Amino acid sequence: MTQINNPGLTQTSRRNVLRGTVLAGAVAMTGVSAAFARQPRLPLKADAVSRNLHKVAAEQNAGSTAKPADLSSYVRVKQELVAPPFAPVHEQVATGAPKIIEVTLVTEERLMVVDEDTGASVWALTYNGSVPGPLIICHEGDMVELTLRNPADSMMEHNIDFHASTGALGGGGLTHVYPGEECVLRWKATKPGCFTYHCAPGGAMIPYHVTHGMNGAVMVLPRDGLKDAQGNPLRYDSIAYIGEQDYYLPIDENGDFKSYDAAGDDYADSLEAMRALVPTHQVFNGAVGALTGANALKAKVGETVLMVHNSCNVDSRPHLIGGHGDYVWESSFSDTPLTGMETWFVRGGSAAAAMYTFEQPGVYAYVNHNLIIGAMLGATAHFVVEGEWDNTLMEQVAEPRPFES
Ligand SMILES: [Cu+2]
Repeated sequence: MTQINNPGLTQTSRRNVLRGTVLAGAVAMTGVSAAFARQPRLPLKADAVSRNLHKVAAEQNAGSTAKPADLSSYVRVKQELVAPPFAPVHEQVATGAPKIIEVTLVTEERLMVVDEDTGASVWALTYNGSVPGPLIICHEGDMVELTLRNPADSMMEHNIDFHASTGALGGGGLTHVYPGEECVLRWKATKPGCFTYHCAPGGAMIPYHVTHGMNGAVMVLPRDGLKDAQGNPLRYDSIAYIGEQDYYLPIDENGDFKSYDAAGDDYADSLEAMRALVPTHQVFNGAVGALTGANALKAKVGETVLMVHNSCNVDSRPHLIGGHGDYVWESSFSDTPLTGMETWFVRGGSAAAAMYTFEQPGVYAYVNHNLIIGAMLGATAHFVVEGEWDNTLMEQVAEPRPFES
């Protein structure tokens, strides 16, 4: 690999295109950011430790003498992934023996508008072009076989860490793909539940990629489907797949959001912005308003919706204004679901599921009930529900009117 001897004459090779090593080194040595330079050196040491971790994981696997897994009993099926907020075609109760579920993710780097009102934009790093990346659904015991493809015109290296998987940093150590490369990773879904996945190239590149949109969720259903505390089956009519995304967009001296010519150009500025841990935006599905207005989620009275909420980096407390979480799985689908929840918790670095049957028509807001985040940073979605109003549940007894004191 090409070594960087002179940061003013940065050499690149195909194998170090925008690697964390190159950029972190360049930032530190050139003093691109005075604020960043004032920070202690610890993060760069952590950067090196993290990079070594990934190298070791890949070498361990390469040096393994273990026999290949016997997959002769598995049937192969392709899962066509779809853009959020939708879910791929799937069975709620598995038929037949465990399968190999083939999926393909393409790493797309694309300029996305985050907020039309302010013109805030980001060179998003995505799986299949969307923030969050597509929802993958399988059953416990299935194998997920991922082809991860990085187009030749990409600027950056990418990989993937599946929290649902076991070993090799969630597959992160075995899936580093540079522009023009692809790899195939197969892992067994042993734990039922919702799990996040995300890009994790190493060091500061991990939060950089994650806060540029490179994360999504896998839902591993029990083979016999979801159940309540008594073991009765719970079924949904539809899935609403919501990804909470924190952005730390650089701002110029006039207070305007900066724009950049290409993916990665904001790296030094982003590191500086991220260090404060204060997001400029915290949105659902990539942008302010991605799930409101004309983009609102749709449902009908009597429809049971499973809300799958992925939050890769920040804690979230979803609340459905005007409704509830009838059944909520913050942890494993093997655990008894929480019931009748007003607000539930999605730990940063995880995904969770909440099931609700709509009982009234109208507009419901699904928000992060840190309401500063929900109302001011963007984490709001709307459900527009059709059906007949039920006065036994709520009735406006008197319209607002003046009263005599
Ligand atoms: Cu990436």
